[in-house]
Amino acid sequence: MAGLPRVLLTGFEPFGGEAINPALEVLHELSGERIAGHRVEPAALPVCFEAGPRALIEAIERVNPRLVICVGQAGGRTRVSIERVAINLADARIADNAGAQPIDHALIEAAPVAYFSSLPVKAIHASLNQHGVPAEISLSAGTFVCNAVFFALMHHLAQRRPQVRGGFIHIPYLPEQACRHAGAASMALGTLSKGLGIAIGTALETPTDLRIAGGVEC
Ligand code: PCA
Repeated sequence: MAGLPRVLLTGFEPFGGEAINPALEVLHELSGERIAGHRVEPAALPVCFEAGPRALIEAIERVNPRLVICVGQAGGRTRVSIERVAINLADARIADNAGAQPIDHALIEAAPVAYFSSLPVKAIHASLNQHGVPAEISLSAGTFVCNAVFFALMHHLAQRRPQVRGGFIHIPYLPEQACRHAGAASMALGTLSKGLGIAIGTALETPTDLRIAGGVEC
């Protein structure tokens, strides 16, 4: 399988008092898997505004992937959330794992205000729900480290590797985490791993996103 083209799949270390991060657990499940003729290469990222994006860029340069999907925990969300927009803003409610807590900073000076995901978000959404994995399209990846990594990903690809597609998917707590958070939703590891596998396969096999009505009214 050494010669197969690669997909880079990233997850994060635990943060915010959690002992595990579902994204890292999914990474372990899918590491080395072959999906649609591609091999899944994992990279674990620190939950740090500085080191997280840096580790992502290093992984991209090392792996030379055709597709990059970054995954993070969104505790409290009820569904697999396919993120659509990365914004150029750091505004941390809690300190990151290095103790940094930027407030109202641009992530990258002189970069655009926002980037869209280049994943086929509508196709992934449809495919997940068809296969029994509850999913939604999200218009905000927040303003913490996940958004910072997502923004760094899209800026790097736009500047250096415009032919590579990339995006971000947030996932709910695992059941063992939700036990400690009354009222919080959770999703089993098997369902999350199946969902991420479907997302990777759909992204690889859908060159142009589906034109399905979606969005939200306010
Ligand atoms: N979730 C956090 C950072 C790391 C993670 O898994 C976030 O949503 O920003």
